[in-house]
Amino acid sequence: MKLSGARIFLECLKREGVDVVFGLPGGAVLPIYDALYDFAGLKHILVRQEAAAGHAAEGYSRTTGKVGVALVTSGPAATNLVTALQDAYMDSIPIVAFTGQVPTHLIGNDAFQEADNVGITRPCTKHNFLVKDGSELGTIVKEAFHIASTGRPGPVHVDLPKDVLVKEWEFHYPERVHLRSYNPTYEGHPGQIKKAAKAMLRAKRPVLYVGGGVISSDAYRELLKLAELTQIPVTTTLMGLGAFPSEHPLSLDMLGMHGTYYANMAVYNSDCLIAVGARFDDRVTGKVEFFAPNAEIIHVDIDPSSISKNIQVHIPIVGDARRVLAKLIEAIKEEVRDDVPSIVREARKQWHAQIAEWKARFPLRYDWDDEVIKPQYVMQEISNLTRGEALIVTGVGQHQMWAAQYYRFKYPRHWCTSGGLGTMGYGLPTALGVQAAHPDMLVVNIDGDGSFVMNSQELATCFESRLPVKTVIINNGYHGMVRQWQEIIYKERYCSIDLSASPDFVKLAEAYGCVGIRATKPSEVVPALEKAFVTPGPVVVDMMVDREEDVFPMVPAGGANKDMILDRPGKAVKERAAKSQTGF
Ligand SMILES: Cc1ncc(C[n+]2csc(CCOP(=O)(O)OP(=O)(O)O)c2C)c(N)n1
Repeated sequence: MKLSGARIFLECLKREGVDVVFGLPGGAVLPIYDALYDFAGLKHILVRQEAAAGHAAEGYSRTTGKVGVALVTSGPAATNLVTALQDAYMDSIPIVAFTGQVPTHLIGNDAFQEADNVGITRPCTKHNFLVKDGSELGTIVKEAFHIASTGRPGPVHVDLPKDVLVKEWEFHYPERVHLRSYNPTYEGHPGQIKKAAKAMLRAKRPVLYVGGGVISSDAYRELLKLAELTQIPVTTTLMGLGAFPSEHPLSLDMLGMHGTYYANMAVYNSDCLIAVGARFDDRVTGKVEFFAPNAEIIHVDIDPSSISKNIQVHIPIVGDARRVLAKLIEAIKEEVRDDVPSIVREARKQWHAQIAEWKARFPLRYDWDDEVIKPQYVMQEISNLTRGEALIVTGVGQHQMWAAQYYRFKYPRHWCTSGGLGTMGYGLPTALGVQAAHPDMLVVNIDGDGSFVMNSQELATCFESRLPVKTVIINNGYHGMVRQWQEIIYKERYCSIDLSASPDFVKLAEAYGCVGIRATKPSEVVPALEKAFVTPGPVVVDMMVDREEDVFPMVPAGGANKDMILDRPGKAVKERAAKSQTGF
């Protein structure tokens, strides 16, 4: 059967099970939009800027486990998309992004809206393709979805020249693809698994350090089983939040730069660290010499290139987290036979007591104020009111860290945040992608006043496409996280952080057809959130919070986690932080 390239493209998406595409049209992809005009079974959501199409695809993907899809035109549209591609690359989120390209005979001619899309996106994608022959289109699309979703997931880019879309080609969509040089390892090595099981049972002060890979591989059930079986406490990275329930007695909450005291101290003092689907990111490790310095390190990861990349690992296990953890559970049971509970409980007693003491001495805390809204309080109330059932998205900055610290996570795939790239402007477009995938669920975008305005135009998409995202702006009138660094590390030499000239966010919401609500006092927080959550349609809550609240604990970049700053520091601590960072 012969079809136009554009039609073939749509047929491929349908066969791949795609139900929604986030995109924005333009000259090079008009053949696709023309074919879409009367193509049934595929929903297109029109975003207002192309980065938003990529972020929306990320949100869709992270909360469903399926591949998210973005479609944009050539040149500036493709370059706009780059931030989202790099974001997905850093956080291992499977999306496939399609860009238009000038006709093949014009490539390299500086044709109108030409950009070297494949060259530009190569370093920020897992793989990319330029389709030169339409008869290969079906196979390429199949390969793109396969590569994005297998092994360590990530973004794949496909560049579609206009003539390939216009001409007719024989349609062929393969059932499966085989890529000779691409064979991810899923099953961990049995010998290594056995070694790991022995090390875990031998350990007196073990810690499970869990990242986004546990969520990508749907390994949370196995993780819970393993933790309970071995009574090993669990700390998660920013990307791993939700992989283990916050309320579980074995939970240490998040570790790293803004992690809890008890998580960082447990890791520092551990004698066996089991890293699962995590990559020893610098925001997690701090100064590497002081990260779990006395621990035997086990690292379970699907990506062999992440093993011993940042930290020397003693027992590497390359494989899919879910399968490896299942085998690890079997191996542990095998080691101790029927005595598991009594043996491990006894061995862990002292360790658990030590952790309980750290938790009691230095819990997450903040000073209450009757007059001024504390941002941490807003997070606690969002957590209480949603009972951990909502889908939560954030911007980047202090509000992101407070959300990570104070929201009580119950489930995986309920949390989207820009971890690796730290992309301001991620919140609203990602949230609309999440809402498109879950039309009946409560989606809350916890944003900063700086982050929000980087993509606030997407309120138009929310309004038009009936995506009732509830945005809560933690409005401190500053680039708060930058202000915090300037305060603590740069001797209060504040520069270019004031956002008090921001628009009136209530009026801005209304201008887009959305509902705007403002809260200025602590007593208004709960009523404002309650109203937002029951109001149909998209809502923006302008939460006027304490302008100068800081996020603690804090480890100044490059410092050791064990030396975390727990409270607003005095002069001596600031001077030490300044010296280590700036050299003077
Ligand atoms: C695109 C982008 N530009 C700049 C930064 C650097 N940066 C990190 S946090 C931050 C301030 C964020 O301000 P806001 O969104 O208001 O959040 P707050 O820290 O006040 O909660 C900036 C500028 C970034 N992460 N991303």
